[in-house]
Amino acid sequence: MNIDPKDKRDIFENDRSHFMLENAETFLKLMSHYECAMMEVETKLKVLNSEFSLLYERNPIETIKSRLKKPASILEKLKRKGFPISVESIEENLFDIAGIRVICSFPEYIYATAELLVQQDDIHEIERKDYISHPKENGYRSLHLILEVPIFLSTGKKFVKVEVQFRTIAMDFWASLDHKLKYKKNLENADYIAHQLKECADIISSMDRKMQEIRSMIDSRNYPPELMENSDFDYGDEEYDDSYDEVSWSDSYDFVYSNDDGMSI
Ligand code: 0O2
Repeated sequence: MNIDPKDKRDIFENDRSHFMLENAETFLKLMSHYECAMMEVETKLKVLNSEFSLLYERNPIETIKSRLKKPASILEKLKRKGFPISVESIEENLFDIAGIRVICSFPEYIYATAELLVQQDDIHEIERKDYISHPKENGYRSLHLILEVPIFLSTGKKFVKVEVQFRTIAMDFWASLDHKLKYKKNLENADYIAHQLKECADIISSMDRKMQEIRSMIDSRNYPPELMENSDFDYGDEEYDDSYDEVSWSDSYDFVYSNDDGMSI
């Protein structure tokens, strides 16, 4: 059966207002639990980042963004996936109501930070989707974790699910553009654009690898022989001034705090 888009919108709007009126209190309570869980995970990430900063003079995390899924998106997802429309169903079936996006400089920092987070004994790892080692067909890359974290309420301890997406700066750049383009309806040459985007994703991925190699090279001072022979620069230890590294790392430390649609830019 074909439903006119306008009718579809009306049905959805009616459902939404009905659902909101009937469930406002429990819905808002649940949302506040997700917000608390998101704060818990953000704090854990900030602690890891600042500990790294002290120990190794660098921050594995460039930026943290967080967002709560909007009521309209929650209802749309419940409907799309065929789940019941109820507050209980949100909790049982949707794992990305609280979302945190962690942007790292290099792919290896993604895995290091993710492992340090999931190793913490109050965190349960529920699900892991590694779209970095197994990118989506369109080229999308990120590491997605569904975690369960405890929040402590006046009524006791409750475990709440939070989705954490880890990406490099380059992967995030690609995903933001891809996301924007998806909202442009009736694109001409959609196949061609998809192909171009896939090519960009591959270029970005090899750039990430290259940048990581450069970082390892700088860290270990282990330069390839051809570089040593041909270079005009002297990479000898005495000449190397590492104070610049320190400044640039601490300068790049920058958190972006929650806003309503921080993840949907
Ligand atoms: P938002 O506002 O970013 O959260 P789903 O698509 O949610 O039905 P699943 O299996 O739950 O299916 O999702 P998956 O594949 O683990 O990842 C969903 C989220 O990852 C998306 O959330 C995006 O944030 C991101 N994502 C996944 N694939 C792509 C992609 O191809 N391009 C971009 N730009 N982002 C992607 P939402 O809910 O779409 O939106």
